[in-house]
Amino acid sequence: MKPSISLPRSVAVTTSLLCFNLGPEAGAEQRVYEIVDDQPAPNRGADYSIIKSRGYPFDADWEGRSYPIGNGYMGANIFGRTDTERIQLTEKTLANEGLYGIGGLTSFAEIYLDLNHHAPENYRRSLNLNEATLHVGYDQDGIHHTREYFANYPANTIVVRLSASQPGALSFTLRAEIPHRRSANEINTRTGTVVADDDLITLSGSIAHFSVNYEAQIKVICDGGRIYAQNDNGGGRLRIEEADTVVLLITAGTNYELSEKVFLEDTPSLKLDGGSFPHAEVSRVMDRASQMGFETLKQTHREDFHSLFSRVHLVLSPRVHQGPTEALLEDYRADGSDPFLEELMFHYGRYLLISSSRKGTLPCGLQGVWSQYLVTPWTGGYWHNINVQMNYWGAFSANMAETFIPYLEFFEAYRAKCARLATDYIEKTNPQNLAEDGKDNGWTIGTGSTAYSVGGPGGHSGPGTGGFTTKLLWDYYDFTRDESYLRETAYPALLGMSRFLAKTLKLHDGGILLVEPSASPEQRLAGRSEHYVTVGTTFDQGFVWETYNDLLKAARVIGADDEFLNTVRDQIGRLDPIQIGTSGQVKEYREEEAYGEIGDPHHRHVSHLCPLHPGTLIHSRKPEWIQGVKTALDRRGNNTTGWAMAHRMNLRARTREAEKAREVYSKFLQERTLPNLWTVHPPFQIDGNLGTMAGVAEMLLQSQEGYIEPLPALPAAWHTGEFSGLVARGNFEVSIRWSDRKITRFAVLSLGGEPCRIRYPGAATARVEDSTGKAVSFTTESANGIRFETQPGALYAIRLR
Ligand code: FUC
Repeated sequence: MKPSISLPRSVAVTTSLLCFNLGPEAGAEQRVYEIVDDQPAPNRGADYSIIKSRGYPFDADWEGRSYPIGNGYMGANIFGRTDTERIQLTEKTLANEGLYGIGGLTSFAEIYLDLNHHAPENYRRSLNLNEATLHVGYDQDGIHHTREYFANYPANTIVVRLSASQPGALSFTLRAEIPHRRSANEINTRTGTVVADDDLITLSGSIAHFSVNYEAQIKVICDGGRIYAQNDNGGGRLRIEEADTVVLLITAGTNYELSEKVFLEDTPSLKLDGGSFPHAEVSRVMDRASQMGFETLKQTHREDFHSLFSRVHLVLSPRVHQGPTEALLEDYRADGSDPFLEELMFHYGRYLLISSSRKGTLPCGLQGVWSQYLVTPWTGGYWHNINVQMNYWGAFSANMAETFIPYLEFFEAYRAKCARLATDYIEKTNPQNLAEDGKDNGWTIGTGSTAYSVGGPGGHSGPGTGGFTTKLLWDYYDFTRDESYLRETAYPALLGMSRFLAKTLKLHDGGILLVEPSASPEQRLAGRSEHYVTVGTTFDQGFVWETYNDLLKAARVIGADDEFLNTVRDQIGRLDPIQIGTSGQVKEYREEEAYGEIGDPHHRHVSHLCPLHPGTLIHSRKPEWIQGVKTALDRRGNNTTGWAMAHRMNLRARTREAEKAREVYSKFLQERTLPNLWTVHPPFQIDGNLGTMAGVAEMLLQSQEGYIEPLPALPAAWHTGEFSGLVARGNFEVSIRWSDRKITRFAVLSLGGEPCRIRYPGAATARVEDSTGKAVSFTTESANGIRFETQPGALYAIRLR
């Protein structure tokens, strides 16, 4: 493989980057990251009696041993078996009633290959993250069998190729099953048929609740041999005899359309057009994929995946671990000193986000794009009191801003409904604040939403969930500096959210404005079953401040002069969001004095610390607030669930407590990580994988304070390493190499041509050079801070002395 310093948005700089000797050593191989096993995943089946987070049936082998591939639309879990291979297929739009009746992801299909290879030798299965391709290989009766699996995004097709070392050695039966069928008198009613015809198996049917019609097609293309279609016992199957190689193409879809109507329509069965069927579209996609053929599908998949994955290079460990991943995990549990697993998990997080969130698909859900369940835990949807935001924290810093586009598409579709929810909410809670025309109360979003439903705030989480959401919309701009996006999408979104939040405020003594009612997500008083609802929690006050602050910044960039900005300017200083308690902690509640007086002192949510991360209200120029966060984190402790550890890791990166950030990351890897490196809340939720991926980037590079801060939280275990392609706000790609925790190479690629500010010990004595080696003049902002002008597309070396 060629050394890859892929800077897709500026090809011309590649050579100069190489001169700067950044990215992988010139001529050196890019590391290949694999998840490996020397045996197939067991397949003991799912157990209906095990209910996790109200989801069922639970399938431990699926959750912890199968390997995931995905293209945003579809995901597949592959077991790599040799007797009967199992490929479990998920498609994001297929939903049943789910929990709470708001819709929930449900498994699309089970695909089986009866291979009858019962004595495999030299078995290996590996998920290659660089290529997003899964390989299975083994010997049976003196014949070497190999299989390759990938999920091509541009062609929206999952591709499997089987081959053998001898011609004519492939004979097997391909079967497909519709999982979780339910008759008309049951909830989650699902009907369907499986029909084999010629070289094609078609699964089709309906799920009643939302009038979802679904179809999947599996096509067999053989080189040599014969195919026989059989239809008996209510199921179609294809018998393949004596083929040399076999390619399977899998396509799937439903009649779901992401539109305002899906959210505005209240009657579940009317959300979709029940008279519309996906057959024509699924067939069109299949015809196109068949015409492309295996090699072209593989080539386009590689090019597409590389365009995102190869942008970032990051090495933390001197060694690449060889051998089964489970052994790596066990070694790490016994002695967490080798950071290779920490490095691998960062790349796996990138792999998982690219595989589950692409333009034109729904956003990455609570389990990404993977669900074998009848009823997926927590619906598998979009939980806005931290989970869905956490999914995207690393999208920007780890150079995959495009993976956030599905969320923006989702936002466009739900916002009309969310405007209605805002009016409903204000009518109920603060009717005196309703807009004069009764209508323009902005928009809001509460915790729970799915592809079919979006809800307002209230109950266990305050209206701050909306500000938590618009933070992502602002960050997309702040990293990409796409001004037309700011003008057309982010600014109106921030303005609407600010209008709503302003109406949640009530005037209190001293002119202070407090959100009322207000809640800190999911907290309860000791011994009480209902959630604690109060006035002015740090979570809500903090997110009002963040939204207002981002709105004012956005208005300055685009020169907006809406009258309402004056209200925001007046109110932002009267929120009094951060309070320090008698234990020295950042308080979660205004009425709290000593730490932990109110609510569970070890609660998984640390919502009151959001003003430090993902927020910016708490920053390094307020050391007493930073200390308040440290104290609150120390008291809260790390004995918590998966994603909750990920939030703590990001917070410790921002308090610059490198060892504590790594400590919680290590604990997460040791306690919450399964052999396929999926991580659990429990059960499996992708937010832990993606939140810690963001955490690694946060430890290595920060920019939320208006300047680039390299290696802000570098732990001793990462004493020597390198990265290229991480992104700082302002649209800078940053590359750093360090040894014994000292920077030895540091370069910044300015994609937008904005002024570059850097903060690092001794920065004022650095020499800044352009790509020809010419000195670039800079202004010294402090002993550790410099600022220089940049040209778009130009690369700068910062030579620290
Ligand atoms: C939030 C969390 C839960 C869970 C759910 C999906 O409500 O508090 O722990 O992760 O989202």
